[in-house]
Amino acid sequence: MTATVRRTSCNLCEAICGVLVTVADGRVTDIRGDASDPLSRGHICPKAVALKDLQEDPDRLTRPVRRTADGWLELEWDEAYEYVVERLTAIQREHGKNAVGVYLGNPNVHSLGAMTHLPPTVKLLRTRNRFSATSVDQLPHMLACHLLYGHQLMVPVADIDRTGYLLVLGANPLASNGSMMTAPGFGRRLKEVRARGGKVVVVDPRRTETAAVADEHHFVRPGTDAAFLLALIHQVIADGDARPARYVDGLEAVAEAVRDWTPELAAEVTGIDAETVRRIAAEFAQAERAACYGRVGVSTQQFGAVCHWAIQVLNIITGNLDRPGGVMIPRPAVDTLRGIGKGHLGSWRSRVRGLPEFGGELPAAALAEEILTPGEGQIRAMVTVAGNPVLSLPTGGRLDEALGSLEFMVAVDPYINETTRHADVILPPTPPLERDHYDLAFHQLAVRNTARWNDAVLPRPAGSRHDWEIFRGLGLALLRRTPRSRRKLIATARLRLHPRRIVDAGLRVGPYRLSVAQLRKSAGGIDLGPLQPALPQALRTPERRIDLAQPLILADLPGVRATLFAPSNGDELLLIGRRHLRSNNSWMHNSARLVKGKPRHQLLMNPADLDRRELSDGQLVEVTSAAGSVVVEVAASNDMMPGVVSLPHGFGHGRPGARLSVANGVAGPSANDVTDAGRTDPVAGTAALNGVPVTVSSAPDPVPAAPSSP
Ligand SMILES: Nc1nc2c(c(=O)[nH]1)N[C@H]1C(S)=C(S)[C@@H](COP(=O)(O)OP(=O)(O)OC[C@H]3O[C@@H](n4cnc5c(=O)[nH]c(N)nc54)[C@H](O)[C@@H]3O)O[C@H]1N2
Ligand SMILES: Nc1nc2c(c(=O)[nH]1)N[C@H]1C(S)=C(S)[C@@H](COP(=O)(O)OP(=O)(O)OC[C@H]3O[C@@H](n4cnc5c(=O)[nH]c(N)nc54)[C@H](O)[C@@H]3O)O[C@H]1N2
Ligand code: SF4
Ligand SMILES: [Mo]
Repeated sequence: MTATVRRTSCNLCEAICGVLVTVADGRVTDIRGDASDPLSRGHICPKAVALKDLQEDPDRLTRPVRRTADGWLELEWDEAYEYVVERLTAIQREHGKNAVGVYLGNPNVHSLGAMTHLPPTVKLLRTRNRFSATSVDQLPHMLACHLLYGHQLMVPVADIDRTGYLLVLGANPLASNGSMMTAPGFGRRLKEVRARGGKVVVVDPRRTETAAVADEHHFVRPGTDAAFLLALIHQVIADGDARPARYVDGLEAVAEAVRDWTPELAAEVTGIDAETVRRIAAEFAQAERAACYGRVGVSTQQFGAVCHWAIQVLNIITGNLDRPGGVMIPRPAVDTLRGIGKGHLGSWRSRVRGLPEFGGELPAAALAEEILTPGEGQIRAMVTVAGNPVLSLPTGGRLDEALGSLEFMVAVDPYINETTRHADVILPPTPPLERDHYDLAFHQLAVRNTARWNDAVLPRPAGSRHDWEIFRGLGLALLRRTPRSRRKLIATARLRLHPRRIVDAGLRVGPYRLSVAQLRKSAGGIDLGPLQPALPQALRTPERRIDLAQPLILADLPGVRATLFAPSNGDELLLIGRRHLRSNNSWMHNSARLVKGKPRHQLLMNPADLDRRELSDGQLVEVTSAAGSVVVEVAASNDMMPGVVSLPHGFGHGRPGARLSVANGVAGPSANDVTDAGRTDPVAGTAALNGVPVTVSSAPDPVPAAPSSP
């Protein structure tokens, strides 16, 4: 047996850790961290080893399949492309272009082939009914950056390796490994901040794993961070500590807008006392280098757009934008911003509820109603790519029903799961270890400029297809049905380009003039150094200036106040989400190695809230919102803020027809059967998955025992 060690990176999450994979006789025998990777420095988490499980999973499809009365039948690839495109175009001919809807899920940003070949193919469908996980995730970050810096992806990241003060809101990087901030080994990096004498402050309704290693943790009432942040801005200005760079306008208008948002006012709704707000404002403004970072908890909530604008404003007015140890704009070896538009909001609206598009996509919270509501423009066919919206979108049960009502559905996905079981055709791509990789997305968000190219670790089996080849196959089949034109020629040539050629060209014209050949020669990747100041030259705003006083945001502030100060029902609790290190959204539950051990799906609740309802730890409870209810075991936890309960998303397996031998046995309901698609951010349209008002009571009838873990 000859074993060889191959270098690659794990692309299951945004940390893009370098890994060393040992292969013997064509099989993976070991996976460990690659200490020569200048970004991840040897860090990995337990999910990296699950790359092997993914590779060897007998449930993973390798050939296209078509659903028939006699079950799933295999198809040839070319036959599958033709059949899919024939059905989609027939539906569009009859009902218009918008009759085909598209939903793009999270793993697309983790795959080179999807980054290079999915957008041009989706474009060929010419539908306005495009949706993605963005609007249940980072949309508010992108909107804030579009408004302030002139590009949706010009996202300043916290310069964690040099900062002296890190203020974290609604993020739990010790479980998630960081997001919109590629910082592998986040835990070690946090320790280094403290070892340098710096301070880490966490604001979260749950005392999380991250809060546990911070200097300070403050409970905040879910959905009220906007008040906390506005009060911080108010206080910084009141203290005379606002000193934005010379290319920043609009401070006076902001001062006016936050005049009433005193720490005392904010304290009434946030639960964080005024003295603490004043102290944090002073510490943040006076720290030599400080960074405020907010993530899912302050994105997928009702005022996500205001929160992310306010986070940027706080960093800007304290002089921390574009300074080492503050927040800085990465300069990756391939300039991702070049290939992606600067963003736009509200150029069209969803048909049924009138929610605004952002960057060409409609809010995913509107997807189910766009399928279920009859009339002109109704979605009658769906294309899902690397998404499991039945488990990941709010009011997922309604979407489950909606997908079942379609005339046609195609999924590009390796699994027959809760979503793809509704598809007529499934086109499965090769798994990560069989693909080349260069990270076009996450070098743009990384705390250090580095670059690495990975050749596929394993050869792919005959008859399989990479995702980019699938998009090429579908795209060319669509193009064959369009008349000859210059545009058609360009689109055809573009789809025929190999992803490696695209990356190579991007590297060559990029800021460091690199090439794939050069990257291939460097073991764990090339270190391009710490983040560098880039402003105002890099700004994409018309005058290369930043206008803090964004009318869209300022106009929302009275609404924030009205909503936050509206009386609430006394029995109500607020539901929030959580993530676990050994779990990955909805789709890694088919790895026995990851799901083994204690169950992780329970509703966490403060013991005082249990007592008040005469509930006991471990019993089954019913969690009910305006949108639906689920039954789940409750677990008492002093880490929960009183009045708040937490349920992770991505569970809810075991639905008929899903072919997931391990995941189907994993207990726990889908949190998104209680989240409410009707709750969206009034500015951005992002789903308010956190802060959902719910009641919790003893489960009414004994329910059959939930399936136990294998
Ligand atoms: N309540 C609640 N809901 C949430 C969240 C929350 O915090 N709370 N978080 C939201 C967030 S941040 C996100 S990103 C979304 C995620 O939502 P989605 O992107 O819709 O869901 P995932 O669970 O990531 O599902 C990934 C799908 O891609 C498939 N897949 C895996 N690898 C590949 C691949 O290489 N190629 C292809 N083509 N398919 C692949 C998997 O089989 C699975 O079907 O969920 C959101 N939903
Ligand atoms: N292990 C693992 N890693 C992952 C994922 C995974 O599923 N598992 N998913 C990946 C994806 S797609 C993403 S987007 C990232 C997400 O990365 P993170 O945002 O770091 O992940 P979460 O653990 O969801 O952290 C959100 C935090 O917000 C808190 N929160 C909820 N509501 C509020 C609120 O109103 N205010 C405040 N201040 N806090 C609130 C929650 O208690 C939680 O601690 O993680 C990525 N990494
Ligand atoms: S943190 Fe874990 S899942 Fe994320 S890239 Fe690193 S090894 Fe993979
Ligand atoms: Mo996400």
